[in-house]
Amino acid sequence: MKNIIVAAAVAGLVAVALIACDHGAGPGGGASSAAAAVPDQTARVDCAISAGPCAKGSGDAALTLEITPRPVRSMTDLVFVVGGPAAATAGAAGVIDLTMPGMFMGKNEVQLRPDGAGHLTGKGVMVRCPSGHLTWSAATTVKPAGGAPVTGTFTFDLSP
Ligand SMILES: [Cu+2]
Repeated sequence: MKNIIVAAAVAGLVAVALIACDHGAGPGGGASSAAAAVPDQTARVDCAISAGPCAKGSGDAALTLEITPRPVRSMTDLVFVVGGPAAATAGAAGVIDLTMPGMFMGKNEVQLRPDGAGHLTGKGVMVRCPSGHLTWSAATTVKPAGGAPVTGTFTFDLSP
């Protein structure tokens, strides 16, 4: 009996996820409050993540993001490596907030820790979108031990 209840609950969650993943509204089609909650709703792909590392910003605000293994696919255990001056500072930490532009796929954060070689690294998975869309944004925040956070958003298509 317990198992039946759990299965029903899981089926309900999946149904909700499928509805949440519907791209029907399209970019800009949502209410203004939704746009505020998803600031990169109209983000364009600016990073060929399956080809190699991507870079953002300059000087002290420079960030690089590399995801392996390549090509980068959904439903795969991935390693995220973030570099740049802020990431290389002693005691730095960071987080990557993974989203699909214009839709809610559930909270998906990758916590970043120093790898001892001047980068921050963490592990994560991007789920397969039932709509077939492959575009994700990685809003990356690096927090140096003694300075202001450095942020950058990388938008890329997963490989099919
Ligand atoms: Cu999706």
